[in-house]
Amino acid sequence: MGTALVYHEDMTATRLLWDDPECEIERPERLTAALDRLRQRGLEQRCLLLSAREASEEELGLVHSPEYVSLVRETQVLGKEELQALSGQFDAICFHPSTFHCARLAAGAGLQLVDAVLTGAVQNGLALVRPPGHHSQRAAANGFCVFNNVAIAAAHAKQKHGLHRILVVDWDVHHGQGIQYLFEDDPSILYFSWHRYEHGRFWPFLRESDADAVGRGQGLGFTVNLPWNQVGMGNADYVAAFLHLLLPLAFEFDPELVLVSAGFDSAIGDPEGQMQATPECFAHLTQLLQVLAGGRVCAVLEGGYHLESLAESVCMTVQTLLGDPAPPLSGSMVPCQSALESIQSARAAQAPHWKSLQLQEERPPPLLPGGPVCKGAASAPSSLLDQPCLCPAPSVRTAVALTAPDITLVLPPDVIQQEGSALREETEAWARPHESLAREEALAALGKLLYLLDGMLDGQVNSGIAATPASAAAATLDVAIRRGLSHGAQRLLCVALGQLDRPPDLAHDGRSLWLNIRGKEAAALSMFHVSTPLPAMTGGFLSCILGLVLPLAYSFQPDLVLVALGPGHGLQGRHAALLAAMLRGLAGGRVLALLEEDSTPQLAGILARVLNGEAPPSLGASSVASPEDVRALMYLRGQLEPQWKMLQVGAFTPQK
Ligand code: Q9C
Ligand code: ZN
Repeated sequence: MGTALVYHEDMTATRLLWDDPECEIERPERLTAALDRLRQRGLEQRCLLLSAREASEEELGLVHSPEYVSLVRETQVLGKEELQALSGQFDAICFHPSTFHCARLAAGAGLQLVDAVLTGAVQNGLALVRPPGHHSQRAAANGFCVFNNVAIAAAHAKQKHGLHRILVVDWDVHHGQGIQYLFEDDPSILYFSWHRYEHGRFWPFLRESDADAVGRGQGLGFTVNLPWNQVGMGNADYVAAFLHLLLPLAFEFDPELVLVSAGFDSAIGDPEGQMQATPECFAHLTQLLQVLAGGRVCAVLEGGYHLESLAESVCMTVQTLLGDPAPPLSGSMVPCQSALESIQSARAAQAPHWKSLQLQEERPPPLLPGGPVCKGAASAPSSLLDQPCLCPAPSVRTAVALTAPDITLVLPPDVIQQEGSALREETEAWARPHESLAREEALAALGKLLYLLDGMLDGQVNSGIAATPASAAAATLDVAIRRGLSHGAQRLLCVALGQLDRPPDLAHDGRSLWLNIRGKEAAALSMFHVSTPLPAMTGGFLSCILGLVLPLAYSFQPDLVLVALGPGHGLQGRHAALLAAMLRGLAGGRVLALLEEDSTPQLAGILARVLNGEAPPSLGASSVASPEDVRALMYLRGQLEPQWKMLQVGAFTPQK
């Protein structure tokens, strides 16, 4: 379906005409640096390029007052002194004669992107714009922002496309108070922002940036603020915020469109943010958002002032929008105490308004000592930024290795139907210990699976699907695990659904993490051997994925993921697709799905497309997790939290 890149060179025109240390970071080179890097990486060439148009005054009027639009229009003819005087009436604003034109292009770019996505011309996209938008208000410019590009896009999506639910994710490091003010009583727009806050001591110094600002009137619960009270937040903190706060609410909200206020001043090296998240983190954030709204994600540039970090982070975002798997996250995946406190206080503030948080908030998990204290801000170590990508992209993104390829299986042209099989003797040698693999069909299926797995371990294929007769599922999975571990995988995550037992003589050496979703009881036999009941759909399934599977997986940091749908797995296609789409964030997307041979071609097809980077179908309004499901989750969390730190949803905030 494709990815749009919306841009216009004219947006490099606006620049600082006088000395102002506050405004000088918002420079034209921000756009050229990002675009040059996209070109260098061959990413621009893969996008549908759209030349930004100017937003009309009527469109600006969707969120701004006519008087304010006139005021900005009139700056076109002002001289330098007058521009400087007018700029002084606003906070962190420096007008230029080209500001009106640029700001109309920036707003227009957002509109074009939304139109392209909502008419189905593309699946998603990024608008590279200046000036940014999220601080701008109905009648005020603020924080380098003149017109509120994302707010205008959201209002337009409602008005012109008739949307009812839009999620706005503001991952810029500053609070987009402009967006908050414009929609604080509007339940059709769920606004999420994390931001450097430092208990109110960071710009824009607003009380209403804190977690207890949750919207008003009809919009109660539709403003979600996550204030960071320390600098130095990193990959683990950002991913934890998504898994434990944003995504539960987002799934419950069930948006029709996701708009991203994509500021990259929240990335490592940025002088404003002083955070530590690496560029790859934005690939993960993007991928996590792509499971919503049928993958309709429109990102619009906001801040980002470290040119190297900005360019790299933009590439990560675009690459992920294009469907490439996210590179593995570097660094320890342990959220810091301050981040956990912030997440917990935001969850507590939102709990009255969201069912997905209520049951879980009844018994807040105990504070576990040992989370690291965030270090101060680090300057960007060049080692983190210089490496383009550790592993060369595999030539095949997804391969399907089915024994009896179904002619009704419709696959995208770039998904390969694998012909090859492992050598006969080799396959037999691997099969020998297992009686269930003696049959010819099982052997043939195993040969195909081994061939596929080798392709993945050699780096030729990124992900794949294989099938096996139901009677041989457990044995085939056992061979796949051993083969993976002996042929290059350092840490292997196995997510097994249905009647599949952990291979009894699999070593307990910490190199494999076995997670079985089935049966009646939740049990952690060791930190590497976890069972949880198959939750009731859909709410229970979501909280199992967000609250257990992904936190375990992100903590473990596997380099190979096996997901097996065994006998009695009970998953509907869209649930299996969601699980596969989210597991794709691990191991650089090196995910092998193992199905039963008599699975429907629909199931094989949807999994192949999702592993290949397509968005999973949206789940629709989700039911709430049952009390039993929540109990199982809380129990396992209590057992496993000390070892797998991404499971922590928060820490007790000391009572004041
Ligand atoms: N050192 C955007 O990122 N100056 N705007 C703050 C604190 C204003 C940021 C000074 C920063 C505005 C879109
Ligand atoms: Zn910012």
